[in-house]
Parts: sequence; C-alpha cells; structure tokens
Amino acid sequence: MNMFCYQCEQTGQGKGCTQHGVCGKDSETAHLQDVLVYLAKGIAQYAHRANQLGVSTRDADLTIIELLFSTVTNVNFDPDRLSQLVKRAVNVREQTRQSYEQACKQAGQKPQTLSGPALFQPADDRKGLLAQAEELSIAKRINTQGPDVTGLQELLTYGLKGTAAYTDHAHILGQEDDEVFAYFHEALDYLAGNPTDIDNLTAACLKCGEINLRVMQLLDAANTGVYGHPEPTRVRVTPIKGRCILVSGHDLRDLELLLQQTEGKGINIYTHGEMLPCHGYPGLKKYKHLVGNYGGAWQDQRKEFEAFPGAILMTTNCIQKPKESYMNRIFTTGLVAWPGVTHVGPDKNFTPVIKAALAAPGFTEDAPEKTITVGFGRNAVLGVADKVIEAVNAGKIRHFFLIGGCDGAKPGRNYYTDFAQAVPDDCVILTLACGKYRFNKLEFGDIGGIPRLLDVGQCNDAYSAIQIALALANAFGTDVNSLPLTLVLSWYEQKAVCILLTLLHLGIKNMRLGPSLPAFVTPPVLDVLQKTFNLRPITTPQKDLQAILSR
Ligand code: SF4
Ligand code: SF3
Repeated sequence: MNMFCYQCEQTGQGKGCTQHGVCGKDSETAHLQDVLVYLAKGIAQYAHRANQLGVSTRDADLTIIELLFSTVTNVNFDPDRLSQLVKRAVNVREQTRQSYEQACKQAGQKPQTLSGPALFQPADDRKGLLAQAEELSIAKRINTQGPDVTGLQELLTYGLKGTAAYTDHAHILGQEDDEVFAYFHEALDYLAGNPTDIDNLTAACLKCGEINLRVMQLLDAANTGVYGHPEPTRVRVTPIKGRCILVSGHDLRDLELLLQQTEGKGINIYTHGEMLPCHGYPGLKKYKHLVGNYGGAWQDQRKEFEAFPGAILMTTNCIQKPKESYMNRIFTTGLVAWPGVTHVGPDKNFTPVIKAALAAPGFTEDAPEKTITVGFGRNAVLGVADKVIEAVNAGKIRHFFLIGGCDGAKPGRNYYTDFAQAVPDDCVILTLACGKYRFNKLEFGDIGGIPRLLDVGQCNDAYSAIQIALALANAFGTDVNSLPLTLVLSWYEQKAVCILLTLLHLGIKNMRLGPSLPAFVTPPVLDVLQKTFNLRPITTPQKDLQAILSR
C-alpha cells in the first residue's frame, strides 16, 4: 500500500516519499497520520460551529493541537500510539458534535448537515483503517484537483501543524488564547470543505502566518515568564567526568522537571540540539548539574547517542530510528514516540531515565574545556541596542544576517556553514534553531564588544528575532525591509513552514530559502511568492553575499 508524504525538505523537490519516508516513517505510520489530520478537520467542523454559537470546546481545542503536532516530521513514529489517537479523536469529535447540536437546540436553530471528515467512521481493524487512509491520500487529491491547489491546501495544513507545535509548547507553560483555538477550528473547517480558489488559499496561508505570530508571542511570554529572559551565558560543549543524561527536543518544562528530579543524585545533565538555548534562562541555569551541551543537530544523533555514555530523553522532534546499542537507554515523553522505546507519561516521572543513567558508565574523564556563548534573546540584544545603533551609524556594522532555521541530513546544507564563514568581518550574524550547529562552534570575534555571532535561541524563539528586527527598524525610523538585514533561511519541517508564513504575513522581502524549495510549493505558487515577496532560493554563498551586499 503506497504512502504519500511531501511535507518536509528531506523528500527534496521530487515527488514525495511513496514507499518509505526518508525520515524513517513507514507506510502504516504515514497512513495513520493522514487519518489523524482528517479527523482533526472533522472535530474542527463541529467545534468551529459550536464556537460561533458561543460554546467553548476545550477538549476539541487541545486534541486538535495534539493530533496535528503528532504528525509533524520526526515526532511520532509509533503506529500503536497513533491508533490510540485515532480512537481519542473519534470520541472527541462525537462529544463536540453533541455540544454543537445542544447549542443549536438552545439557540432554536437546526444543526447544519455536515459531510466529509465530520462523518468519517474509521474501521475498527488496522487493515480496514489503512485501506480507508489510502482514499484520503494527498496523491489522490493531486490526481483529482491538480498539484497547485493540493500544494496550497498542504501549505496551509503544514503551517497549521507547525503552529500547533508552538501552541502546545505555550500551553504546557500556561499561555493560551481562545482566539487561537478558534482559528484552528476555522482553518481546518475551511480545509474540510476542500477549497480550490488559489487566491483564497494563498490568503488563508498568510492568515496562518498571522496567527502563528500571536502563538509565538504567547510562547515567548511562556518561556520568559516562567524561566526569565535569556542572558548571555557561556556553555561548556565538552563533557565532564560523571554519570549523565542528555535532553533533546524543545520542551523547557521537561528539562526543568528532570533537573528537579535528578538534583543531588550525582547525575550531570547535558542539552542536545534545540535544548542548547536553555542554558541562558535564569530559571534553568541555576541548576548546577546542568553542565553543558553535547553533540550537534538532530541528524547526527544516531552516532552521537551511541557514543553518549548515559541516558537520553527526547522531549519533542527530531527523533531518528534508535540504534539497538542505545535502545534501552533512550526515552520519549510528550508527543514524541518510537515503537519499542520506553515512553514517560504525563506524570513526568523520570525514574526510568534516572535508573538508566545510573546503570550506564558515564564519562570516565573530563574532556578539555571548550565553551560557546548563548542567550542573545530579544531582552539581551535590545539591552545593548544603543551600542548596536552607534556601531551601525559609525559604519562599523555594515549588515546583519539572520542565518536561521532547521538542519538536516541532505547534502547542500554546507551552504550555511560556508555562508556564515564568508560573511565579512563588519557584519553581524543572528542565528536561531538547529541549523546553527553548522557554524556555532566557529570563532567569529566581535565588533567593538558586540559579538559577531548572536544566538537568539530555538526555532521556538523566532518571535524574539522578529522583535529585534522590529525594534531596530523603529530605532532607525524605517521598516524591516529597509534595514541592512537579510534573512537566509534553512527549512526542514513544518515549524519552519509556519515561521516562513509569519515572515510573509509581516511582509518581509528578499529572503533566501534553502537548501531546496518545498515540493508542495508548485511553480505557479512560487512565482507568486517571488513576485510579491522576492523570496528566492539560495544559490552559492559567494553569489548570494555579493547580491545582498551590493543592494
Ligand atoms: Fe518523507 Fe519528510 Fe514525509 Fe518523512 S516527513 S515521509 S521524509 S516527506
Ligand atoms: Fe530542528 Fe528538528 Fe527544525 Fe526546532 S530540531 S528546528 S529540524
């Protein structure tokens, strides 16, 4: 049974993954994820109408977020857990339908007769379910309605998936907004109607970018509200002797809980991948056993986790198929899952992780000390805004580059390393997300005390970078497009998609996007993006730098 998925960069500009995902997703998992997205639309059809009648739909709100986040690339590869989610989705849809019908009754209205996902009844057995999933496949829609419309519907779907991921992160730390949930219902209800108008679909994608900006503002408030504003902090990137746990993903709360549960147990905690920026938060760096960062971006994890002599905790994406050598000392929690990997449930009792760390040898000696600096969130950067503005006015800073986004395994991503290294000495590089591992351990020096490489944080901190750009524009009495600033972006998964939609919503122009363009953005759609936003694919570092700096 053929799958069809083209939601991430890894599938390239080709025809999508059809037999087995390059990411490791098998056909069964892909089909179950298609069912989950379909059911999310079904829940939304009722929730949207219930909301319009003034009824709150709490279960639907949170379930839709979880369903969408579970289908993001490199999150959940476990067919059993996904099947459980299918059951939960059907139950929640039925409850939401009842709430809607009840609300109609109270309002003296006749409930609308809905179709499509609202009525979909998943088969009880896996085989039947997979056969149904085949009918829902994106490939079928491409055949019937063409690649442009399908690609735009999917652009919106992937934007929603990314926005759902950030909504989940913000929600975990107590920040949410009913209008955001209502938007999810509205957008998914719109998709459930299989819209085909290209202009409307394009506008809907930009709306998703607008809502994602709000969500990222909530997430910023969540992170800084609970853990304080990140501060420039030196982080050790070489191991020290002792037992150890490596924490990967994006979830700050999971790290905090693990730090609390390991306090005084003689276990050192290391961050991995997108957890690196955690070292800058006052509420996290206060734990003395948060000793450093280990390894690079997610795609190197199989080699690095194998070599890591302790336990590993994955809190969100990006998980890769674990090797047998560390299968018994890797753990998942939250929405991330892999078949056969022990999952720590919502009680966040990390005892199995701690036991695995104590049973492992740990590092037997200190490696020579090496550090890097993180923690240049908006508060830290804007705290030295005067110096930055002075340096720009004095001609000491010629240009800012935001080199940000995801990393990935495919060749061609050395563009970003080469680009960062080729940036002239009188330019400053802002970076965020996991793509920075391509250059964040290189020496960039400073310009009059301002570091030339400023690590703004995770992809989750895109709001911080946007605020820095807006504040600089304000200080220079101009708009972001007139600043000496260029965004050079690398994308991989759907969080990057929603951030890109946010930047387009803000009207940011002249962005460079790579390493390859999304397969779901077809030439006519790309043409619109190029004409409206001058969004262009990366070429070579030399050519792009020359074009940017001679502007
Ligand atoms: Fe292929 Fe990416 Fe989909 Fe995985 S998530 S199946 S690599 S397109
Ligand atoms: Fe990276 Fe997965 Fe996108 Fe958070 S960890 S940026 S790819």
